[in-house]
Amino acid sequence: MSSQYIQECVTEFFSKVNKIESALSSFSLGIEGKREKVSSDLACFIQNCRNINKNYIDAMGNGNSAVDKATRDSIDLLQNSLTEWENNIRRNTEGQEFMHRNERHLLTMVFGQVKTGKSTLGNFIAGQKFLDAEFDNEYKHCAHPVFCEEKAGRSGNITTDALGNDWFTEGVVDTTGAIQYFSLSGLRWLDSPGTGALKKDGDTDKFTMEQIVNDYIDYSDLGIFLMNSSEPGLQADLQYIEKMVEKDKDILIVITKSDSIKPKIGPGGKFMGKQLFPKTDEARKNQQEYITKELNDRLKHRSKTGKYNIISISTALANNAIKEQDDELFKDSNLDELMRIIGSMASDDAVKLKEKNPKKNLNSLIDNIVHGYHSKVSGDIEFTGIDEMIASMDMINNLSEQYKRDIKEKTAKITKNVLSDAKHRLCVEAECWSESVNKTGNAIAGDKLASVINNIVSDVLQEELSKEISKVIEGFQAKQVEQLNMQISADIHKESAVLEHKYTEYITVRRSARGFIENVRSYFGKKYYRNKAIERVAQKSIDLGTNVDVFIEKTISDLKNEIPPYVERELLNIAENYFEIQERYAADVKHELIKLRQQVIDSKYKEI
Ligand SMILES: Nc1nc2c(ncn2[C@@H]2O[C@H](COP(=O)(O)OP(=O)(O)OP(=O)(O)O)[C@@H](O)[C@H]2O)c(=O)[nH]1
Ligand SMILES: [Mg+2]
Repeated sequence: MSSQYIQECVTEFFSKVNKIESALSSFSLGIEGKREKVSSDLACFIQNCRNINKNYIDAMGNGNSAVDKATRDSIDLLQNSLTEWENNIRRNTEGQEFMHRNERHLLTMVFGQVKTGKSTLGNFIAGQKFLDAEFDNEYKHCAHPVFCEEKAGRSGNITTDALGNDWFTEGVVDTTGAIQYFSLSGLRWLDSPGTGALKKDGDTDKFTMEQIVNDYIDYSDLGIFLMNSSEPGLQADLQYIEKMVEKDKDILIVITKSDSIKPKIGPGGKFMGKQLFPKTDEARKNQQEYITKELNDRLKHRSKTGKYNIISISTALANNAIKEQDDELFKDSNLDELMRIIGSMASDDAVKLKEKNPKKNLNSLIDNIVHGYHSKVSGDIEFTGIDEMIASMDMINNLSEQYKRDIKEKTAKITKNVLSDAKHRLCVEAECWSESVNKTGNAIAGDKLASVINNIVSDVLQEELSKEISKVIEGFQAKQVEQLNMQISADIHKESAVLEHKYTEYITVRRSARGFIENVRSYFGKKYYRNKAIERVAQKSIDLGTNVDVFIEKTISDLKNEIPPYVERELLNIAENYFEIQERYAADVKHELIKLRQQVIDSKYKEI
């Protein structure tokens, strides 16, 4: 029986935690400025985006097109992300306060599935069994650690023993429902609820155990992840570790309960009851290698490979060893090694870890904000980042550009259809005009005709747009097209022709007397006459109807010139303006996103 070794281990451990205490006695976190800047940049972005959303949502309507759908998706994505980000800011502020309250201690957080022995290990480190030990040790000379609850999801996490000392509550069913801790010199040991714990009656709805653990891991300086040796390397556990590595956390993986109950055989093969034995070195080695391999497989695709140590322990054996003052059993429990690892990880690097952690957290928060957090395991997006939101805004523009191209491709077809329809309607209309002119004999003036023809063309185009553009844009709602403004100078009037008939009219006209006799007779009153032929032209007017044919021909030729640029103009107008609101929305949000991206990237620590 010897407890010499155990005592030395405790002394060494205390020297380490005392070293932490003195190293951190003057430590002060110095990253507030940057964190506040990121928080205020985010808050400003959230406010701006909420305003943008408010301005656009009503104006957007509820169209059916891919652009409308993409815009609605983007608005939803943005709304949800803003809520996610707000929660993050809140958690960060809480985390910041938490880190401040704990800046003089090295925060070591123990986490893992339910019943992996987290609270039992915590009580061991707090000295529960060392206080009862029959041998002298450092725990007996220091003040009993003060146990506190940081954030409780349920009560009953700390138990007071008969001597009035507090300890973490241990149990066979999931026990711990809070972040709770004790401080041993410079070490602050955080015990957490088991991940994957089922909700119990009386648990506060405000946070799930998982959320509590997730929040606090970020703000602890050292993570100790416990796995039960009866089921090491659970997918959920590996996933958790992967997440930690993604957050650039150093972790210590501890395989707990590395023991088994076997019959104890005394001298002469006598059965002496059951006893707890350590698992063989071989079995421990196999488990450690298995986890290492599984983790390496998972992490090989990641940019961050993280740092992790693996050790197998049995707290139960260590407790027995203390009780029985059995140095060898203590060595078998591997708690000596764990105390050494924790002691040296914590003490040698205490200040570095404390400095590094908030910086890593801030960088990791910024990485998440920029790139989002995507769980490679399930493929789910756990956190939407700026990049993804920019892509969603670009999607609106890409779809809108595609529509523009599709609309422009319709130009030739629509022009052809409008021209042919307009021609047809013009002919029908012109017949009526002609009839009326024929009847009344009154001409119809060019400006009057122009106004009707312009109307006809605009109506035809309006119908054509509704028909053809709806094939391109789902649920297309055509706006009133601008009226065509074609000038017509010709009128429609009655036409007639004059027929001429030439004939000779003979008339008798007086003539002067000729010769001597006629002159004498003339002197006595005789009158002389002669016949005269007069060439005459008789005119006769013939009704030729109206000039409608000429009018139609001329107007069609004018329409052929006027319609193509008119259609082109109107289609361009639709292409440029139909999704204008959506495009402006995407541009406004993208502007904010790019600004925020630059701001947060500028706030990142370049070196840690
Ligand atoms: N065999 C063996 N049992 C252990 C060991 N450590 C703890 N246990 C037992 O495992 C059970 C659960 O221990 P806890 O310390 O309460 O486990 P926990 O991880 O805190 O559990 P939750 O708080 O519910 O998540 C208790 O019955 C312990 O006695 C060990 O090293 N070996
Ligand atoms: Mg517990």
